[in-house]
Amino acid sequence: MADTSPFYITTAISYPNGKPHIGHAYEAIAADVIARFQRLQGRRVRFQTGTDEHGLKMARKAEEQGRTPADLADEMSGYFRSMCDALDVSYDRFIRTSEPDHHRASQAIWQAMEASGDLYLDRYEGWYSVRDEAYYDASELVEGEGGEKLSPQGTPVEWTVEESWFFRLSKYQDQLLALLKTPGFLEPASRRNEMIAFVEQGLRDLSVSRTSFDWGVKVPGSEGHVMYVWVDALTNYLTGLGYPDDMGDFWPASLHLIGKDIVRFHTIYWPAFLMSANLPLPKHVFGHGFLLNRGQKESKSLGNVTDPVELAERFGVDALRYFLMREVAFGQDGSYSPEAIVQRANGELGNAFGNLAQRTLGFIAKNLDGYLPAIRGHQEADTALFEAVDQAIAKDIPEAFENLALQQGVEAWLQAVFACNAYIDAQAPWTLRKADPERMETVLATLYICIAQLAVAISPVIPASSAKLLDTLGIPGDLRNLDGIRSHWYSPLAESDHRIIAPAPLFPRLELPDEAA
Ligand code: ME8
Repeated sequence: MADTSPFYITTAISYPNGKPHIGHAYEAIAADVIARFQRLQGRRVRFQTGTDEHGLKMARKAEEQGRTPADLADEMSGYFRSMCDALDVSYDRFIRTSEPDHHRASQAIWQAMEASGDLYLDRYEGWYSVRDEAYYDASELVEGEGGEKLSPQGTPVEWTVEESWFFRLSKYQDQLLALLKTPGFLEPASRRNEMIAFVEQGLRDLSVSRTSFDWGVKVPGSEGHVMYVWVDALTNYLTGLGYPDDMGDFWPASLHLIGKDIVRFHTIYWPAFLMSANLPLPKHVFGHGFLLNRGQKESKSLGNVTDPVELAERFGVDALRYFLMREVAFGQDGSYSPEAIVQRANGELGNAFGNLAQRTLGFIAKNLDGYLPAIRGHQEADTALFEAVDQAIAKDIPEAFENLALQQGVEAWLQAVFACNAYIDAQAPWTLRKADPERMETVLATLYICIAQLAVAISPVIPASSAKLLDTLGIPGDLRNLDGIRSHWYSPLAESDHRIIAPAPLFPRLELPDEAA
């Protein structure tokens, strides 16, 4: 029986203080691959992404540009949303934290924390990094090259003195420690050890409101205070499900997918807020690695900032998606370059998979007038190929994707594609046309079935190309899932009036960009 249980996946919500960069695209695509894979498995999926619009960072950027924060957020949030659309990211909701339902949800969780006796007024005196929107203890700071104080992330910090609401984070120390030690809650394991060490050294209460600016969610019943931006930002995961009204069965979230720099917020602050508000905790938090441009961090001063939408326009959405999942072990840092994208796309999508489909379908169109070949008895080589492909689509690929070993999943798919290529070379259907037309038909039918199965299995990664190929193959919508494409659909389809017409290349050959040539 297919597992139809709910699966709620979220990305971090991005600061729209500028346009999206490749790191944002990477996270959105990875989340989309996971969401699409779960749908393919038959799960009921809800997928949320969006923009995190409050806080000092947004307020200061707007001030620099002589505009209101709302105006800056409106413009930039639009770029994030259109990036998701351009990259085929299949979100159910794109949330903006400036939306009224989000203010309502944030005030509700605040009141729930207050009702638990976890909020009190005091004076905050300490270090704050606007870039990280984070408070740091003096002991965490590092020294910059000029002797200045920097956050552990290397960003500037400023001394802040303010009247502020505090959250009793210290009260949750033991529960948080137990949570962090729960297998499967936080992955990869390297991030877990870091968080455990942070909690073990003792948690201080957290300043959760600001009075020096007003760009945020108003603290209920406390004139002049807006919520610390992370309090409202994290609450977005509830807003999207209708909190404080009935959230249906998608909460607790199945997976918060975030980058490694914001693990502390998601595995310490967020669970503590939820414990205080008496809400269930997310099941799984995964902190992915950072994507670097030829090994370097992108920055405006280095002039190496890449617009992910331009990258997709240049190389193709699916080539970019495939590259990002294939190139980097999920969880670790990785690097990209135009050359590397072109090489993977041409070699693996174009030569290995695209050509396999092109050769097989072209041959059917030309020599069988497009009629699907009949299966006329199997030989050992055919059975061996079916077994190899089935092992990939029924076991290796789903297991890897389920465990978020996305790169391994793609590798398992590619191995099965290679097996098909070895089969077509060994069976050489073009030599059978005159010598043994019946055997030729069986070979082509075998390939046809394997190609359809592999197209379905890789559809989370390259959705548009897979759909195009499955259209050419004539695979009906209800078979475009892992169970469907493993069932006995071929004979009825072969007996239908579906015809293969001369297929267009799925992955046109990419050229290396001039500047790199
Ligand atoms: O952190 N490679 O927003 P953000 C991969 N608003 N991922 C990267 C990256 C890179 N080079 N750079 C950033 C925020 N990211 C908060 C989140 S959630 C309630 C609030 C990831 O725009 C980063 O780790 O700075 C984060 O997961 C996401 O992009 C948004 O980063």
